[in-house]
Amino acid sequence: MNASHTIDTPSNAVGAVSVVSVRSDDLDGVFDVLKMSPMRVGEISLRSVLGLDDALFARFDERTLMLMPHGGIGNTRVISEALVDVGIPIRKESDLLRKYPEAGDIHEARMLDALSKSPSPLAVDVLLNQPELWRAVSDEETVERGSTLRHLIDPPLVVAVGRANIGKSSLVNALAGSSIAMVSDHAGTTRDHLGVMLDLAGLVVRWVDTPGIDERVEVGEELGVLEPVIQRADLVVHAIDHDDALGALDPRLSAHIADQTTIIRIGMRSDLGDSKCSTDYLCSVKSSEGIDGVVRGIRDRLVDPAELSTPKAWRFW
Ligand SMILES: Nc1nc2c(ncn2[C@@H]2O[C@H](COP(=O)(O)OP(=O)(O)O)[C@@H](O)[C@H]2O)c(=O)[nH]1
Ligand SMILES: [Mg+2]
Repeated sequence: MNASHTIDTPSNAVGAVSVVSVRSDDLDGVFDVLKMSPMRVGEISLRSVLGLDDALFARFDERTLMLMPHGGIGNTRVISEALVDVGIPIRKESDLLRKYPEAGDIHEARMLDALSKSPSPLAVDVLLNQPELWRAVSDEETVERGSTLRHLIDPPLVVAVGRANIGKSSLVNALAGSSIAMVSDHAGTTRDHLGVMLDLAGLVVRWVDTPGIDERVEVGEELGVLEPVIQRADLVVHAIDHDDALGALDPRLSAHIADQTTIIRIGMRSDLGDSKCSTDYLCSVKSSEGIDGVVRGIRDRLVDPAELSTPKAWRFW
């Protein structure tokens, strides 16, 4: 007997009755394990099975038997557990299928649900492809939930660090296309940790701008506030000014960067001169040179382009 059941009424709310549907290609087998006399299609009757409370039973079609017991949360759970005990497992997907009645199957319902939560434009095509990929899937082909594609649904945390007054806040403004961080000629203007959502060529990230921290800053409050943010970063942007010969990150910061965190070194204010140390990218907010490269570089480190274009199914829920 291949049977399963779903709880079709909200599983966290009380109603006069709850509705539990048992589906099987072999309903006679279901009647057997429930130790009840078989019902014809269209028949409705009040019965008690498995020693439980009376419930209204209805056989809607060849494959579906509905149980409508009293709608208490506990009562519904007892019935569900009794069904599991006799070999009729629960399928929890029904919540999603109810939420998205327009979905043709569970793959589509999952996709629509993920789409509604994904802020990144890049997620749209990837998710739209998933129902078809999952319908054709064999297990060894799948991309696990933990792949970099997860960043399409949960915006990754990007933390920009580096010395004060080298253009970190100006860069956020340029990336956002509007003025959200305070920019100033005086060192250390950015006192608060501004977290803003930025769309980097289709990937939405949470970008945290930090006040300049370098060897000239005394150990104190600022570092304490920064530590947990740095620890949680998915990517650290280390901004380095054009004339900084060492390009060293203050060890009080680097000590808190997790091993798996990607660090990208960006040479800032490149219009003022050539970089004096090695960097991954160069950019100038003033001339716009290199900004596109920075955007794409960060995006590609957070979402692997190979995974983005993979024809494999992705376990995104
Ligand atoms: N020449 C030039 N100046 C810049 C550039 N980006 C920022 N600045 C200037 O550098 C100064 C410090 O900028 P700010 O963004 O506040 O630096 P932060 O302290 O690192 O956040 C300001 O006077 C900006 O106008 C750039 O690409 N080129
Ligand atoms: Mg700043």
